[in-house]
Amino acid sequence: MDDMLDEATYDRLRLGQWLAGVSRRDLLKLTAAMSAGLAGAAVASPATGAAAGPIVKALPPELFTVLGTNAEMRWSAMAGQGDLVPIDRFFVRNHTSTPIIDAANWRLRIFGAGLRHGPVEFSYGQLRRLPSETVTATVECAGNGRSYFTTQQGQTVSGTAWRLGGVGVARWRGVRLSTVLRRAGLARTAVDVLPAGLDPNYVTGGVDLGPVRRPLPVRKALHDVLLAYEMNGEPLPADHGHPVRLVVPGWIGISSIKWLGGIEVSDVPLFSPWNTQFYRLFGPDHPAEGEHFDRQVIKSAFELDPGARLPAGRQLRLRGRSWSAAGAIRHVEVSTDGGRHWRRARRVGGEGAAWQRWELDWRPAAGEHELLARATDVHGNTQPDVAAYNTLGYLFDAVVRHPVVAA
Ligand SMILES: Nc1nc2c(c(=O)[nH]1)N[C@H]1C(S)=C(S)[C@@H](COP(=O)(O)O)O[C@H]1N2
Ligand SMILES: [Mo]
Repeated sequence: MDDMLDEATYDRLRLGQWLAGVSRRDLLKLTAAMSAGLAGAAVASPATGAAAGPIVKALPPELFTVLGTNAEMRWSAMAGQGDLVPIDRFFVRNHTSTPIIDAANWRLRIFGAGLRHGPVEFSYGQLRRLPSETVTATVECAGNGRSYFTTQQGQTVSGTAWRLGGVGVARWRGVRLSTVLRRAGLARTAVDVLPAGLDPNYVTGGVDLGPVRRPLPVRKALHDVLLAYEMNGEPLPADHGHPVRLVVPGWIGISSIKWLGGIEVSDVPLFSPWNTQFYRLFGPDHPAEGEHFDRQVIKSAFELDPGARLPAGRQLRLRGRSWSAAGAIRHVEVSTDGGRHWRRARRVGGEGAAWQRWELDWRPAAGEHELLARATDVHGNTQPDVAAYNTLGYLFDAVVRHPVVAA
């Protein structure tokens, strides 16, 4: 299990096991077992909620761009905000729709061969009485920035056409998954955990893929994963996973399963379509069976809409943020002339924030301009000019060309 410390080793191992013959039939069996395991979980019918669309909260156009069942945060909505993204503008990524779940009847069911004494259930009240922890963590969709593969690189990718607003930072309070797993009687032989959501099953191409779920190695589950029931000091809102969601720091958003209903703990590696079909890197630069990944990359965004109108001939202050799943941001360079000249941006805010806020003064001449921001993190990761292509459009890390008009 110590090998699981190293994600690259884990990825290779999983790939090997995948190739070693997990058949389609095994996958279907796993899916069926998962659904059966969840049958005991209580979930109110979404019809009991008043929700008309897939998202419950208000989506005013000045804060969000609606993309199918998802809502992207507009970056102009972060102007003047601190490190946290308020709930009213936090992006929502729903495979189907937000279920309305009554915390009083909800149970978290933990089951599987990786437990010593059989299945265990926790009520909401029981979880709330366990020792709590508060962490500030980023949730970012693996496909954040996907649309730039097409608009900047001329490449065809499939999936939600996010610009840069498929990311948010919040303060999450909850109980450590390690606390709950230990109380549930975690066996030393446990290998993977598979958290599953209580939202409607995901059906695509006429195939019911079952509840949204993606396995995590026990090593990560015990390290820093939270079962969160509060977001920015409020009970977890419906769209963000009420009553309880996973928060998996540093890993792609799909790991942070919302509306958690069950967790299978296995003594064998687990698979779901969310680590075999989706959230995998496919394309000419990857093996035919794809490549596993868990972490996001490095990005920067201006707190402006694309095409924003700015006053010409006056000094103004450009603001933005940069973030890297690998660690803190060391510096950010900004160009206001399409990438010909670069200046160091000034850091704003304290050290150790989930993202680095920055600013730069600029006096634009009348006309159209292209703004660019390029971050480098403490490990030397820098945003490239071109992101590595993959057919599903994940991990866009290239410098984004942000048009503005000064008048
Ligand atoms: N049950 C469930 N959990 C889920 C999802 C989902 O559709 N269903 N979407 C995932 C994805 S792809 C992302 S990016 C994050 C988004 O979290 P948010 O909607 O709170 O911003 O939730 C993840 N957890
Ligand atoms: Mo996502």
